[in-house]
Amino acid sequence: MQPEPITSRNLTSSNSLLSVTDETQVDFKPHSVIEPEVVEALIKPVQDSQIYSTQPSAYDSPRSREQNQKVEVLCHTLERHRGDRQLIVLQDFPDPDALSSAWTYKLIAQKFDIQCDMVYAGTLSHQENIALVKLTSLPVQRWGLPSLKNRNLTLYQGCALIDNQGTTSQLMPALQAAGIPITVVIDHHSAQGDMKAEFVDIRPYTRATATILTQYLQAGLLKLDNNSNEHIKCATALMHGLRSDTNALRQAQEEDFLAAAYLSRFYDGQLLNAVLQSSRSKQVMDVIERSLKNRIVQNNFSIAGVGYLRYDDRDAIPQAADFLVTEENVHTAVVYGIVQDEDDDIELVVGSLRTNKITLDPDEFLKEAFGQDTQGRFFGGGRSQAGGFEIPLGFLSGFTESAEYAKMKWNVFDTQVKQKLLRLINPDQHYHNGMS
Ligand SMILES: [Mn+2]
Repeated sequence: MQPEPITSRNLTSSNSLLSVTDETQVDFKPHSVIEPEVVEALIKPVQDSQIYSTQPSAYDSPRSREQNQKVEVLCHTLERHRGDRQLIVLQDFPDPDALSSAWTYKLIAQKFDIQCDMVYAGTLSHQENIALVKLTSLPVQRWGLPSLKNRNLTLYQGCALIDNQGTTSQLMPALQAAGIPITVVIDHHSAQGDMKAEFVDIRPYTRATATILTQYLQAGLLKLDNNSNEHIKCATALMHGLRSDTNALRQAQEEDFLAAAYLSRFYDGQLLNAVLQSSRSKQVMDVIERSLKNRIVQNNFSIAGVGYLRYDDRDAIPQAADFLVTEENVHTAVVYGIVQDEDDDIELVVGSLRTNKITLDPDEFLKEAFGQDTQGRFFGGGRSQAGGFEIPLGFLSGFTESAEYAKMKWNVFDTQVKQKLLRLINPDQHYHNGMS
């Protein structure tokens, strides 16, 4: 007969969350003999002062008292909502970090008998995101705005915002109007202002929401099981999310590496490879071609306007910027185009910035270049090495049959965007209509 595995639960009467955490750590090698002092060290709470100064054991993550408290509070919050049904709201253009983190939350919530539906209002447009959803059977649904009136929102007692704070989802006003409270917010963007939520875990200094969710797993909120296909796929998705928000780990910090190390026990490397090798659509290739043809390079900046694109191809813009920034003697690329949403008859100038220049702050650069609208909202913003902007065409918005008119309209916006950018790139020169 196998001896009962040594866990901190057997060893201590305390049933604090920390002991749950330690159980996972010890269980990892259930057959090994564990020295009493190791057990002692595992069950001892981590002191704040030790956290970043000492070397944690190989698979241990630096847990601050604050992080432990978050786990405990989340646990209580979910406990209070046992039996509820929740909506997990993703940003309109969900990325791998959002998709994988939301899925993990869904699985954690399930342990508390909370059934979740993961929804987004926009489009999955990056081929890697489409591949991720298809290959892992990731349970996400598109809830376009027009479909909302046919949905029964009274089914939901709360919602969870994962990798966002509600400001990047078109669904929020409708959910708020329906009186659905925000139960949980887990995010790593800077706080976006006042928001009423029952549980909030916002960590602007953490590189990926997937890292936060992995820490919840490590803390014992859900024990991953290597025999569960769903768990393996979710761990693979988290690994992808973590990699994609840390520039393939190049910008990862200690906690991201520790999270990745933990996930490495469960994820499927071949599946991740398949997701990463998904091919680009013809539309994306066409946009990249246009960006190459139209680019102008000045002072190590590469700038390209790519004309009109369909809403579904919007993600081609950051991909073109990713490509242009690889050119010799270019440190920063900006690609933009007019994105047409034919359903809603809306047009926007959408742009992306990518930079390798450490001293260039994309957030500052884009805010300075494009300024803000009449309500004081900036047209653009960013994080390290990447940024984006969206400028509504307003009165000039709307699809037109006349090719000549469309061309004229593009020329006006193209010139205006270039002028704003070149003013910052070549501050000594004066640009009249961006042409000189
Ligand atoms: Mn993220």
